[in-house]
Amino acid sequence: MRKRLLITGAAGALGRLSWALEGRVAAQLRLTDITPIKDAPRQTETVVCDLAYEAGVSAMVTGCDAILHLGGVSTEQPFPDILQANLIGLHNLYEAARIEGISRIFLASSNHVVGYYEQTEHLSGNAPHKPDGWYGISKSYAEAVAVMYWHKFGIETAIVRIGSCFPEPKDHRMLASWLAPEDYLSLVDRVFAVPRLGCPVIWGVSDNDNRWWDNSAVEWLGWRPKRNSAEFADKIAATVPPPAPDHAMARWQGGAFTLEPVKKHK
Ligand code: NAI
Ligand code: 15L
Repeated sequence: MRKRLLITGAAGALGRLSWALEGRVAAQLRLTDITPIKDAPRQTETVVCDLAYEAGVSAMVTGCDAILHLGGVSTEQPFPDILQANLIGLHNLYEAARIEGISRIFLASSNHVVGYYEQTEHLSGNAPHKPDGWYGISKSYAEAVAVMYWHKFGIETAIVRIGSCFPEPKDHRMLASWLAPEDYLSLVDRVFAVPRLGCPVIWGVSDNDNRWWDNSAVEWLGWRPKRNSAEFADKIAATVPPPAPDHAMARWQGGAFTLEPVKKHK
């Protein structure tokens, strides 16, 4: 078990799910977010910090031995916001990790690095990136940073391209991209349990019948997702009208993100 796991983005949806990892992945958690966390368990450390603030990031990494990096802009937003949180923030985090001697990081990447593949295509982790916006590009950058820190400094990162992690799939596309919350948690368990990790690309997707992404290259990780979106197929068919076959939601793996304009601050 790790001594102290830093969880960035700990006030967000996956961050809150991850509070359950105290005593499971690490003896102690340190939860951090730009949004104050007021309802954490009493014994859990919390730090309010903007990832773009270098000195603050350095301080919050001190004393940790592993990082679950979930923090940052998680949807398509104006570039200046993405620049601060996802590019400068990522730089600050990896530099702090290197200086602190952190050995292993779980990086929450996204399916939006491959958003412009057709839903008829099946991808391994080696497929060239086809990001569907500035958010997807920021995740491509994050993956490149992780690869560089592995080769140059030996920091191991699980590059996890999360599909759609929600309690249940919300539409037809998510029947392919869904990652069940408990499968997400069991993936975090495996990433921090295996003796050697390296820097693999892992598709964060449940055992869905019609998934697009192939994890056979990382079978050695021993992660076996248990849920299958098929259990929701009838409910989606009955409640969500199917998109027209030529609509982005039916065509591109990135779905609605491919329709997002380049957003500007007003
Ligand atoms: P979320 O948006 O609920 O949580 C992100 C957290 O990061 C928020 O609490 C926010 O306050 C914090 N944050 C934003 N800017 C920050 C900054 N400058 N400094 C410090 N903290 C900052 O997102 P969610 O759904 O929990 O996702 C977690 C991670 O997983 C994100 O990196 C997201 O891109 C990635 N991901 C999530 C997917 C999903 O289906 N939930 C799918 C693919 C990727
Ligand atoms: C993501 O990267 C987002 O963070 C999440 O909110 C979902 O929209 C997800 O992708 C998705 O593609 O469904």
